Amino acid sequence: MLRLLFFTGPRAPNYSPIPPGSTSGPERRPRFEGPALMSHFIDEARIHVRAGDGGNGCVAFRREKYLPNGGPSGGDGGRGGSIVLLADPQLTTLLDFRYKRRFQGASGQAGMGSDCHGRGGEDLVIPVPVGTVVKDGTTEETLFDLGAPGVRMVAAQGGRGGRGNIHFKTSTNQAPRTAEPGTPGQARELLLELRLLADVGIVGFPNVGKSTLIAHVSRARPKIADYPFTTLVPNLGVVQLSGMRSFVLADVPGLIEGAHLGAGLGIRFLKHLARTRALLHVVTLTGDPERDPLRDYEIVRAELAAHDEAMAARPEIVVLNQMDRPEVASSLAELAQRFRARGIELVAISAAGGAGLPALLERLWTLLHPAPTP
Ligand SMILES: Nc1nc2c(ncn2[C@@H]2O[C@H](COP(=O)(O)OP(=O)(O)OP(=O)(O)O)[C@@H](O)[C@H]2O)c(=O)[nH]1
Ligand SMILES: [Mg+2]
Repeated sequence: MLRLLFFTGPRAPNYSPIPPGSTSGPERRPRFEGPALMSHFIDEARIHVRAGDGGNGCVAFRREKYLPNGGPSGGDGGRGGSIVLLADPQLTTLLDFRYKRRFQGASGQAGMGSDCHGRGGEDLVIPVPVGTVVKDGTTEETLFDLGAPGVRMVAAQGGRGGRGNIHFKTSTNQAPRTAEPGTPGQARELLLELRLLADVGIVGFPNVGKSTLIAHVSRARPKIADYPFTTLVPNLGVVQLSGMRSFVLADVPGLIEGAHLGAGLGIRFLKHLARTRALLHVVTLTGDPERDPLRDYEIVRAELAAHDEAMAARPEIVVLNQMDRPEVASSLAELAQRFRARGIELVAISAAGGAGLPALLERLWTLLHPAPTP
């Protein structure tokens, strides 16, 4: 089971429109202060890697009894150790890179006399979570996508060992005093960005029941509470269906109008839906007269499209949650009709009670695995 535990980054989300010091306001809690901010889900890191230098070649001559003018015997320097990034399925966050950001590879040993070559420096293998995208720290150009377990990338190439003077003997120069220095290891600044691996992304306004839903259908246990922005970081949950079928759901923090401009928690977590193949869009009735499920739906769609057109174009299922509440159940017919007028079939569920969930999961499965067209 994949399960990510939370946290929020050091950046305080600019959610609250309440002026500092204000004590009033509906359901406001001091959520973004204090040690609760220290979380363990880190999805961006900047690291500096420097591969090992190659060892210098050696200048030496063979000296043995009864063997005058023994000739050159300086061996080659060993190659420098490279820095390798390895996609490790055991990791779920880039947290380690908060504490260690500089990585230095081992240098190659210098060549020695008696034709001995220097030992090569060992490669330094740095494990990163599967789904890490590696970018150049300066140009931000994507270099590599460590999207599958066990995939490796040479992040910095070790230096070459210099040749010793045994390579420089010629017919006219039998005692060369020349050897090459090793070349320096490659140094690079890298930007690591984690994009979680999920099949289906759950989107919607805050407080509509996204986390309740993932908690009901998987073993993910995100915090659930009756106020907006309970979820501050993405959660993954594995949904198990009969016949060994399974898929991964991702619950990301809720979106509000203007999220792409930074409102609420913004859209920084939407990158975790970049690899999803389908979306599960949750709406419900709130007590707020300004809100309406169809309008909420359209606002969230607009935010998705502002972030990434391709993401907005994914196949989608729209659910009306909280059907156990009588006011929701009684407005289903009218809402379904309004959604239908937009070409959307509204699926009724109760994430808390479980009604409609088995059928919903089967629909999601079908969406992920469409029957091949003949
Ligand atoms: N009656 C009822 N309440 C529900 C249902 N689903 C969720 N809730 C309640 O709605 C509130 C919000 O639920 P969450 O699952 O935290 O909502 P969320 O969409 O994850 O919210 P954020 O993390 O803030 O974006 C909680 O008090 C839940 O108990 C449901 O099916 N029926
Ligand atoms: Mg939540």
